[in-house]
Amino acid sequence: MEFSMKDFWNGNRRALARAITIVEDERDGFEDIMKDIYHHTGRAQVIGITGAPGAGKSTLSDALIKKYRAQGKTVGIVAVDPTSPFSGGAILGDRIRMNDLTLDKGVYIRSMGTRGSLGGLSRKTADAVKLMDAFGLDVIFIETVGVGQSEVDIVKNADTTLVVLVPGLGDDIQAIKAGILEIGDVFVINKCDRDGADRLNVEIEMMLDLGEAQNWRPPIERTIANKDQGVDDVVAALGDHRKYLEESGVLDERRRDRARSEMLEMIHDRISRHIEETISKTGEFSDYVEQVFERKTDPYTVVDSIVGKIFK
Ligand SMILES: Nc1nc2c(ncn2[C@@H]2O[C@H](COP(=O)(O)OP(=O)(O)O)[C@@H](O)[C@H]2O)c(=O)[nH]1
Ligand SMILES: [Mg+2]
Repeated sequence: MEFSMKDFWNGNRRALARAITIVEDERDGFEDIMKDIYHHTGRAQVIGITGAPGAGKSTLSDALIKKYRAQGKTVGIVAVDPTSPFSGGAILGDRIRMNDLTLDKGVYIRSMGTRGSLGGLSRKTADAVKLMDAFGLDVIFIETVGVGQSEVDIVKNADTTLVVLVPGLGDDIQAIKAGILEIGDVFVINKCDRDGADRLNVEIEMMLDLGEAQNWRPPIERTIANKDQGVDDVVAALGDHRKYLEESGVLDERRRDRARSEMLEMIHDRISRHIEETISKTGEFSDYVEQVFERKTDPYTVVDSIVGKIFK
């Protein structure tokens, strides 16, 4: 698989695909790619979409994408399925099935599965977003299959999080469980062609009232995504939130926090790998294990000695 940064900077979509794969698989040179592109990130509007399976996330994001395309913006989607070890999987099948967008050169769709650890998936998603951002895509969606904790961690890579709920499904309870009410910047009640939207609306309002008062009160929009109803209002709400983030300084705050936790995580990873390679695989370590096992010494003394050597 050949890859050149030149193709990437020239806007070659295949080069973007390859860059994401190299980074996703942590192949040789992946860090060099990230180093090259980092300075060119931070431009895109990054929107996370979460909600129960079947809530209409894919339908809604497609409808939203069409609106952004009509404004002349280019769009990226990272569709993340933490339940699947395959990039691709059901979520991509979904997209190919329903998508006229796959033919649009202004839309780039990528799906990601676990293929490794869950913790890693959130960072790989963040890296894929950065690659799309540096590539020049204007709006980037992070779409998850469900509402579990790993999904919540994944959408935290977005600047604005959209939570999609459906009337009459007891979604309210699910949302509270997974803590998605706290991360929602914009709420969408989709499938408003069904009964129960008013009730759900009241429930969300009540939940929001219980939370701490914030400068941003998450708006609740109503849509029928497959009929393109209410979608313009969602675009407007997303725009309002973006403006709020910029003007209040919250965007910088969030990005600074994210840079901090990203760096700490990378440092943790590096040190863990070092420990793997230089300590736990050595014969010396096995000897220590044996000595502790036979109670000739104790783990506290051994750890003091090993850690003391690392930080000498
Ligand atoms: N009645 C109704 N069906 C919808 C609406 N939005 C999406 N759907 C349908 O709900 C199903 C699940 O939608 P999908 O976008 O795949 O949900 P996801 O799992 O959250 O991505 C599909 O059959 C959609 O056509 C809506 O507003 N009303
Ligand atoms: Mg979907």
